[in-house]
Amino acid sequence: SPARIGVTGLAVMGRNLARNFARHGYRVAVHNRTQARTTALLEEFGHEGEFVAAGTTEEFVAALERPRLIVIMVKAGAPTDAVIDELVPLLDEGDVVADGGNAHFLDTRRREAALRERGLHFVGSGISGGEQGALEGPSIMPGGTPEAYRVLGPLLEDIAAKVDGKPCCTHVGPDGAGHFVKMVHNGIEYADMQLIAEAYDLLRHGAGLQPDAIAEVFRTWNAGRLESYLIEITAEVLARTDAATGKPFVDVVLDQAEQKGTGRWTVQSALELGVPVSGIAEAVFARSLSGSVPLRQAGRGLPGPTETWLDSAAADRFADDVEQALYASKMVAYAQGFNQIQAGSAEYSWQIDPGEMATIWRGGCIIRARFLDRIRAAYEADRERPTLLTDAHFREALGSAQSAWRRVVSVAAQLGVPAPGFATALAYYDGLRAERLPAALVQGQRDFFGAHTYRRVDRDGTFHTRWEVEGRPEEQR
Ligand code: NBP
Repeated sequence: SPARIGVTGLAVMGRNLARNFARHGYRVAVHNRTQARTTALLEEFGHEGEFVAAGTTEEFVAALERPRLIVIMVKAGAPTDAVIDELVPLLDEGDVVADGGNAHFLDTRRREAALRERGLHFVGSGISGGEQGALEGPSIMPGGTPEAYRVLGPLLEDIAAKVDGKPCCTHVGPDGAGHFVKMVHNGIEYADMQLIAEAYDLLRHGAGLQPDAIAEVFRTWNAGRLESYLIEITAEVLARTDAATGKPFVDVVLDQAEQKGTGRWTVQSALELGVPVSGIAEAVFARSLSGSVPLRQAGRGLPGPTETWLDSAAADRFADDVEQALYASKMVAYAQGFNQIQAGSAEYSWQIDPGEMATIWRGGCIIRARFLDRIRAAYEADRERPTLLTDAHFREALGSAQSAWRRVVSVAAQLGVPAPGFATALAYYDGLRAERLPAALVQGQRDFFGAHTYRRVDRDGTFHTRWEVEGRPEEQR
């Protein structure tokens, strides 16, 4: 009998996704460019459910029930186009092709438009949760048409993670909306990881705690409002001892963070949209700095502060301060990311419901956290809110965290421990709060050197000052 769904691309992600479908009782056609992967999947996991192994794209397509549901899980970029080009001539009107890779949302828009012309549905789906998520229940962010979601959505909801009985999968919006949201999700993930890393660095190089003690601090935090997958795994990483040397694992790892590019995409898109996502940007830049070997070699001897440790009384209190600073900075980073989702949604007419995004991120994905319930509630109360930070819960939490947050940023500056994530979050917060910003002076500078004009606080219109003549009234432009 025909297969209900097909997965092509059987590396770690595709293989586990196919197994997930099979474990949920779907008959799954499986295909991979190099057949060895298909054979290996059946040999190792064939007993988990009903698989139909296809050696060629033709066999794969022929194995599927109609309308055909196909999930592509290959390397993002040219490989995805290559697979689409092979599939499309073999498909029929109404068939649904989903791309579960980390595609750029603009590529997804292009592919969706091309397939729509041929009467096919293209569903760009962000999938988060890594290898384990793909197998046990990821968070899924599908875009595309509502008609496509009606056919494919129930299967995706079936295999997605569940929180309080609700699947971590929803129709995000048209064309590239799903991949856009997945991109911002990854950007937020970068910011969150950087903030956690800064918290560790401050506890280690400010308060003088050792990695195993810091692991304990993180475990305590994970029992509270910071409860999240990232805090949990951070404790595990810090508690790990390297088998070969007996040293803390974190001390034997080269301190150069790598990146695959979704953080960079998020910042590039934010620059285009004019949304300040400084938390994500600092996280991307921090990884870049860590990997800039000649630059860091050159910089190593630069003068630093003479005071380099907290005294022991201050060190004892410091962990609580850092917890507050972490929670506050995290709120800012998420608020910025959600603003980017709202801006992207407005720019591309996607009608994304931000509260729903917080809901489907509660399980399966890397940024899953207790805290997302707060974000969901904030958007349920007001979907169009300009920033999450003015929601009653956030406002109160920021109010009680702020003096600790300011102390932590000051300590970081005094001791010379880099904390770009904490610092930029605080600067953004103070920027939002400000009655007047020095942008007025920037406008004056721009008008002085370039006659770029300015607006006034007391009158409508656009003005230019004749700077060379003192006391002359400005000209209206
Ligand atoms: P990879 O990103 O490593 O891609 C390997 C797969 O792509 C193999 O099946 C390979 O076939 C296939 N492929 C390539 Br490469 N070029 C091809 C071509 N021209 N035609 C057909 N197939 C081709 O696999 P992955 O790590 O499983 O990730 C799959 C997707 O999921 C990626 O877009 C990734 O960004 C995304 N993703 C990954 C994770 C994760 O945790 N790894 C999480 C979330 C999303 P072959 O076997 O014949 O070489």
